Amino acid sequence: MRKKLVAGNWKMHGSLAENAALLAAIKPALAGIEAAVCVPFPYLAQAQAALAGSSIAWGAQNLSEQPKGAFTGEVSAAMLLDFGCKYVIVGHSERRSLYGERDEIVAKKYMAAQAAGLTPILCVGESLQERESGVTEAVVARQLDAVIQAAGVGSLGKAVVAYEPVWAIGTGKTATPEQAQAVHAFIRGKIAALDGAVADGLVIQYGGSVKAANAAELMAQPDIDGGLIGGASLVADEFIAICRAAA
Ligand code: G2H
Repeated sequence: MRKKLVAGNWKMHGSLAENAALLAAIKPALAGIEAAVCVPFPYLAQAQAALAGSSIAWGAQNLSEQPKGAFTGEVSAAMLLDFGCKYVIVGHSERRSLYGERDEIVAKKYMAAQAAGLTPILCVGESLQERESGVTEAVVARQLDAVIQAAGVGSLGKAVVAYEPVWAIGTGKTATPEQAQAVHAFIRGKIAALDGAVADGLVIQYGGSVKAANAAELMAQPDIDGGLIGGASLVADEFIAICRAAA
């Protein structure tokens, strides 16, 4: 049986004071429930100090594909490990669309994370235009294939995949549970054709305007194994309720 995993993606939100309040609220409420928060780089030390020893892991939202060197402004996988990170989000649609991250660079970041011992949360998903032109599966397959070709299907045994339809991100529009389940089943089936055991064990999160009010029906779908939560992860009561719905 796969264990569900809910991860918060704080994006570029928070402050020392706001984070302290949020972390202090979620830590006791989620005692014993495995969850994660992916925080902005400057707050990794704060997350580490607040969450060490709890059931909530922490991680980052991006990393460099390079191990070290003259790459001004970049942050390496080893640096994330220095702050106790377990997870790092790779290939979020905001990185793909706003910062030009193509499949090839996403695959390199995914491999850099795994080489250091981090678990990448690999984001895939189609735009509204792609959905409307009927190429959702082709887009998701292409995004997965970039990683499978670079790192091998076995690498997915040490990764999490997050399906995030771009049209549902931060828009308040959520894919229906059936729409989400259909793509999750496609992803698992595609991987199962290559390696059944990896497909069975793979945690596939859903992301895109998940909130407490819609979490339970999404989490009830057979191939939805948790969520990657943006806006609602900044509100303690919402995040707690979503994590509990998945537990
Ligand atoms: C999708 C999601 C978190 P939100 O980007 O990765 O954000 O829940 O705000 O749609």
